[in-house]
Amino acid sequence: MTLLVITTSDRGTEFAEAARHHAAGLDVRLWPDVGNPADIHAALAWLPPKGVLAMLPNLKLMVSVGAGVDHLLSDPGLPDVPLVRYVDPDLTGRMAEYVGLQVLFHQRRMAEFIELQRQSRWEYLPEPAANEVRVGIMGLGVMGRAAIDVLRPFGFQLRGWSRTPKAIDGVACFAGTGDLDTFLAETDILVCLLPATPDTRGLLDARLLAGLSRTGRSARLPGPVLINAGRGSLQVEADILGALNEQTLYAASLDVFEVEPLPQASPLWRHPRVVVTPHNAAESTADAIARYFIRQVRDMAEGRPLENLVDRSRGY
Ligand code: NDP
Ligand code: OXD
Repeated sequence: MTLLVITTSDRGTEFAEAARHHAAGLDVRLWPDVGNPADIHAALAWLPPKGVLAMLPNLKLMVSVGAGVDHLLSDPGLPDVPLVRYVDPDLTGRMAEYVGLQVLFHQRRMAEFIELQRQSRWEYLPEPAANEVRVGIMGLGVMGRAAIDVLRPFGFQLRGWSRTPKAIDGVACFAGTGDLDTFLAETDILVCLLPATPDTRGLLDARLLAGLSRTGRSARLPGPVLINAGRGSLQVEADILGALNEQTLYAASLDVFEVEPLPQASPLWRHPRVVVTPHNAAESTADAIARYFIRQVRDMAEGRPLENLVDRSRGY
């Protein structure tokens, strides 16, 4: 069994070394040193160049380094072999930390307090209690549920939105485009943990932002907040900046962008109420990723069912 690590990111060597460590006895190669393409049976991929996977005639399994698989499904030549996405407590725990951090940051108006500190100003700002704030989670999959679990103990009023209906204890659940406006109208802090699919492209636009918390807005939060750690293709950055400047939106935390790395010229870098992070909301270790990859390879080789298979017709 021969394995290939394929990435255009700078983590390739790290992934390949970790895979060799966990794959005792297996040959692990790092693209572009593929050798004979016919040798390769399974690939671990993150942002692979388009067309490379199609050149492996005996490929039986593709494993995505990310929970999101848009970086693979956008390849028109992607081979028709099982595609497994990455689901691991190391990744999920990190996303829960990110969401908890960003929600509390904005609920406690920290962007304004940091600005006041810069100006050496000792001033109080009215802050809502967590139980006065409605947090709406878009995406109730692995990441969305971890976000709910981390926010619940603080007492936030929780809402969730997904494609298909859900029942989650203590969470008002909404589903499909028919419920979207009602979900938004009852949301003060919107957390987007959706995958990039043809249906979600450009969803976070001016129309959506204008629909946030129209009813019963929390008196102490100056306006709604957007947190996006899903994918950049969901957000229309010009609309987000417009909403911030018109104060339809109070603040935002963005981990993902239309173009990554975020171009230097983007005003998002410098906006006083925007938190920018470099797509690291949940950056898993090479060790955890490699362990997961080798487990999938062994499951395939020994005829066990594969976990976390991607449904290509849904796009996630
Ligand atoms: P899952 O597949 O477990 O969950 C996806 C959720 O999105 C599901 O609840 C699904 O609904 C919902 N969904 C999909 N399409 C739609 C739609 N059109 N309308 C409404 N809801 C929809 O994925 P994960 O939770 O594991 O990950 C989600 C995304 O988070 C990844 O695809 C990736 O883009 C992003 N991510 C980002 C990271 C970062 O570092 N920034 C790290 C990890 C993930 P249903 O339940 O009905 O199927
Ligand atoms: C992922 C990511 O999809 O890191 O896991 O963005």
